[in-house]
Amino acid sequence: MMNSLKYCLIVYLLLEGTFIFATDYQGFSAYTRAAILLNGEWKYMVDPYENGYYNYRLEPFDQLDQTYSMGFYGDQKIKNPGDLIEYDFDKSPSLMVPGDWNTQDPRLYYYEGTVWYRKKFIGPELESGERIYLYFSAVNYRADVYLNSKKLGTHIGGFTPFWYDVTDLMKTDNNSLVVRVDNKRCSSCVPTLNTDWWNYGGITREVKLIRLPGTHIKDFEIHLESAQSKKIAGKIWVDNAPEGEPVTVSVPELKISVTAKTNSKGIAEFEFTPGKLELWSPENPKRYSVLLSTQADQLSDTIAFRTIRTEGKQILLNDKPVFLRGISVHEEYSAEGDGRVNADWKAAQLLKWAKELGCNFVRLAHYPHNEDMVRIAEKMGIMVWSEVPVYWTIDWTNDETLNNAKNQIQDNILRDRNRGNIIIWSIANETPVIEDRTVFLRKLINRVRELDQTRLISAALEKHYLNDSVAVVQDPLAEYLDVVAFNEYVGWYDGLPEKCSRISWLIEYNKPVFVSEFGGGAKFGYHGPETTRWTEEFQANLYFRSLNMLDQIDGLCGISPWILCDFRSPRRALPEIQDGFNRKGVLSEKGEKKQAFYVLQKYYHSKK
Ligand code: GCB
Repeated sequence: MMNSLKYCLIVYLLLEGTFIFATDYQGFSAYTRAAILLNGEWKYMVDPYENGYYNYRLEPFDQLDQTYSMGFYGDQKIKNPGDLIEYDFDKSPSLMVPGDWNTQDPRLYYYEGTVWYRKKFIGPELESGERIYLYFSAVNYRADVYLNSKKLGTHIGGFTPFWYDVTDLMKTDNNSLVVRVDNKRCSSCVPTLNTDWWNYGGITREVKLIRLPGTHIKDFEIHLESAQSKKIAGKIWVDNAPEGEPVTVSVPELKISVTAKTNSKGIAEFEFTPGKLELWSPENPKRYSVLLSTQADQLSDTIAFRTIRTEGKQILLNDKPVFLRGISVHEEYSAEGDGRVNADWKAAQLLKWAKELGCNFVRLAHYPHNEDMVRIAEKMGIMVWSEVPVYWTIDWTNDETLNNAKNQIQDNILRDRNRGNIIIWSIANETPVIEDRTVFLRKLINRVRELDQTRLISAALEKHYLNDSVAVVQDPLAEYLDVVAFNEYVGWYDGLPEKCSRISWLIEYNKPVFVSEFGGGAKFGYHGPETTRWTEEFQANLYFRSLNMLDQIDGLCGISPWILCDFRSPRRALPEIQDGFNRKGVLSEKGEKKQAFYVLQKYYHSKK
């Protein structure tokens, strides 16, 4: 099945004329590597006029050697009393990394612009031939990175990792690592100007140094080809390997050990078929330790084997129909005034609440979440919808925007392609049904199919009305998706909850249907009649009626209501109710359960 699917895919994409069949894209499997963490206190300077980046003609200092001492990346100190240096990292305050700046310094709560970060560190003594990488797990939104005053590069996109080989620039004594972080929104950015979440700025995820032997395993990909044959296949990317370098893949628990050889590009392909294999599922989140080794290097990871595909209107996990009992989640934990998730226990807490609801699935909205989130979900038996911030009104005709979106989705896939619990890559949320949008998104779909043929593709579409009582999903994009997902707010943005009982649904695709959002706001602890908006009773009634309505949809294979917890949004100003929070959580931002939580929990119990 998987093979015929691949064949159809290749033919289809060749016909589309946009396709090169190549899964040779290489990332960096960094998560399980031993690392020197550069977390903790970093000095910072707020620079709203970008005085440390541009001169008075708005030319970047890092492109003008003669004014070098003025760019903040120079991390200069006054040496003589007459020196003109208008900044001083040493005398500046500190921010914690990983972390957003908004919740660490009250002056920066609403700040959108440039902040300069600096970390001093002692570089390790390298043995001959060793390489050392500087790895950023995520910086929102743009990062310009300098080590010892030399520019390493610029990275755009707030939720994906990037790295530099710093072997030749790093010193064994004091190093100065300076990062200019800029989170200004812009119309051609991804996401664009308009979103419904907080634009947390900063070095929001870990920074680390990873030291590796000269010839090292840089990345690998492993997947189960078919639930029936149990054939497992994959690739290993070895940097600086001569052709013919042996690489061994072993899975001790399965008594598997196979050796493959690198080709001229340093890629070793392997396959094996274990006699027995326990497949990963929410009921049995079995994972295996997989070890990769070359003469000089070893890398291990924990891998979940499963298959996911569709047949008609069903989603099949390991060839069996599955109903996705989901919830949408933002990467935010604001219980004690904090914001963007910056520790594994916060990720785990969000997922525990989802589990308590009875979920076997989370929609990680609206951007790639941190790696802990995905890995903890895998361990807990939670399937994942993984998304990129192609949201609402992207600049559909701008090539730079398209490349930016492609890069973000590619980096997300390369980071997470070995996570068996991810079953859906989502390419967009609530985009307009116009030709330019469809052209743009089809290019993203093609990129995803090039990178990964073992998962489903979807996007959160919108509903429309055929007449007063018939709601439809009609979007040309649906033809190219594996799962037809849509957001609907009947009873909240669209009439009152009683409207749910007057609507029927017509979704004429022979594909699984998924409701990626529905819901409404309530302030925890605010009680009153179910006709009063913002009360817990109103929200609970809306959930009750929505679930009854959605259950009637032919081909419904799951839902992910909006949303697990209340989350910060500058769009949500209503005093005493919202106070800067989107209140559609079934839990408050502090983890207090609203009545709707129990309505959803009961529904999920009935679906088990
Ligand atoms: C939506 C968006 C989501 C918003 C939500 C809302 O349709 O996809 O990002 O937060 O509605 O609360 O309005």
